[in-house]
Amino acid sequence: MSSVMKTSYVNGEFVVCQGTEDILENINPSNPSEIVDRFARADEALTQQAIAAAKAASKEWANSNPQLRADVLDRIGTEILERREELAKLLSLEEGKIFKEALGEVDRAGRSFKFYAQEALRAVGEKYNSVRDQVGIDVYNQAVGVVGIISPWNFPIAIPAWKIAPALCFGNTVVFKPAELVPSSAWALAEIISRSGLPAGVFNMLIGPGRKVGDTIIRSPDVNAITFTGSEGTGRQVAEIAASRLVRVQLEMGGKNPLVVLDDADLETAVDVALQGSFFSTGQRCTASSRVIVTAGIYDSFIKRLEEKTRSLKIGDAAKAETDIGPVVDSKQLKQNLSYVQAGLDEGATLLCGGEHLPSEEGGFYFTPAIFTNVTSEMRIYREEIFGPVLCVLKVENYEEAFAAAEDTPFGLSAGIVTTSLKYAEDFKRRSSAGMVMVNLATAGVDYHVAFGGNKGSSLGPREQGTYARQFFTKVKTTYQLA
Ligand code: UN1
Repeated sequence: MSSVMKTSYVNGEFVVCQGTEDILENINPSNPSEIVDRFARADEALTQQAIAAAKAASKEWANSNPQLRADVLDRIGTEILERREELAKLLSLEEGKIFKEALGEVDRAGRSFKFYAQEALRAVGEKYNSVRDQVGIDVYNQAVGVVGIISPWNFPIAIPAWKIAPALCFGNTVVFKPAELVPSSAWALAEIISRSGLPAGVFNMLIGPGRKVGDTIIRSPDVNAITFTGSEGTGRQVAEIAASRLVRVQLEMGGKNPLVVLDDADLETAVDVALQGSFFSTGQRCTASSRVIVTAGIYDSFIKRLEEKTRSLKIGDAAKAETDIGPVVDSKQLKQNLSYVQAGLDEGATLLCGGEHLPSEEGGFYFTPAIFTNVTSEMRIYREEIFGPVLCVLKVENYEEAFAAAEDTPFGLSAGIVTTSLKYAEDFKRRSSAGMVMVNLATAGVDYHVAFGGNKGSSLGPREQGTYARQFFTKVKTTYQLA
């Protein structure tokens, strides 16, 4: 553990910490007695200072040379990739993601910065002829201003990266609040950003609670756009406040993503895709598959093989090389998983395996991946997002029934199908109401350079990532000029 008390980053400086009483301890979920880092929490006043700094820096940054923006973003991406092992270790330690997955996440963060380094040079605009003689029209993008970024705990570096990089790329200034459960990766990222050549005030990071820091950001009249990833409940509050202030908002929230397995599927592919999507990253992804909908002909062999493979997964310390599934993020999430398992049993579903707290000497928050069968579509475990490795299996007769079941959810983030039939694959891609559709691939684990997002109760506002990020992080200007 580092003995240094870490602090927020405001107006180009890590804030000097003067005997603050409000201290945040970041613990290791594999070994909760281990403190990864200590932080001095920010309050409302410091948040106001950060917003004021971002506002003051905003005009100059919006008009900055795109080569400067490209160089800064590239430097950040390069350092993240150079320090990938060290950053992955830290991520694994604070979140409980196994090292291999943490490495993948760090790479994704570094590459997002490199992607937007290039994107900064692609200022796009359109020229039109007016319907009036001798008038020319230009349509182009401009920075929005100060962007408030609120990120969740399940991707401690990749989600901050894919929000911060496009915000800066398109000339916005940033006030960033990471989740309190995972401040260490965010702090490491801020430290890298602090040395990248940005003018003071362009990037600010506040470590502190949602009710103080997050709330101040969302309600500030000087914050021009808010991008949020997190729970549906908080997302709704963010949206309501943003609507009342008439500022743009981008929300990525929950999912209850279906994976359809048809009779003609390759069995090993189906089992691997289900396992990967449902249980890896401890099921703590909004893209996780938590409902597997299986047609009758393959049902028995699929369940048998899935159970075998699930039972063989190694649950344990995220830092150990042999571990497949690390701990859940904290004791609260562990309780939530266990209470959903109880709810499933109470409602009459059959628990095939797992669903238990796995005791360990260090007291890690270990939970064995659970498979429920005999599930009906009214059960809470089938309808609500659990955010843990809990899988419901629904048996259906044919593709049409499977499709209808897949669609029967208030969410619409990701959906998958395992089939060797081109006809069903094409039909599923076309008709699914999810924002992302996977064929013979897990519902979770997406690329960094293409649009990311969902429909219905999962998302609101323009897509994240890739060139699509421009829609949220810029506003459109139309100019008319007489020749
Ligand atoms: C992925 O599946 O690769 O919070 C990304 C989440 C999503 C990111 C998932 N916003 O789980």
